[in-house]
Amino acid sequence: MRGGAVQPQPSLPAPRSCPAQAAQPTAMAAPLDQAIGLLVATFHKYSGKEGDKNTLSKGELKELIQKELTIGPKLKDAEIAGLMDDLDRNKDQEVNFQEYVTFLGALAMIYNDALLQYK
Ligand SMILES: [Ca+2]
Ligand SMILES: [Ca+2]
Repeated sequence: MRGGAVQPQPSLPAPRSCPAQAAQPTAMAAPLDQAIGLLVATFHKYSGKEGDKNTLSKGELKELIQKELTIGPKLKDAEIAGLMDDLDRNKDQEVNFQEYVTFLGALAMIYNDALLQYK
């Protein structure tokens, strides 16, 4: 994300032979597609800020948690550090996409538990 310039790509005719096109979130995407696209976009919004563009450093993860999750601002630094430690399965001090997805899966479980409690 250099320069910060957002490049809108209006109504480009999608080449049918490009399978990557199907994986890209578009305005036409169904709700779950959009949600998944947002999960992916959120990762990259923070992962590209410093160091490796495709992994979250501790600082990047902390910012993501604090800005993108309701619970974020309520967490203490030590709790975020503990969470980071849990998420970093391969202990390289970075959260890669796979580790991030594991985190989202855990969050989904928590949300599901909360939903069931209200039924
Ligand atoms: Ca990074
Ligand atoms: Ca890691």
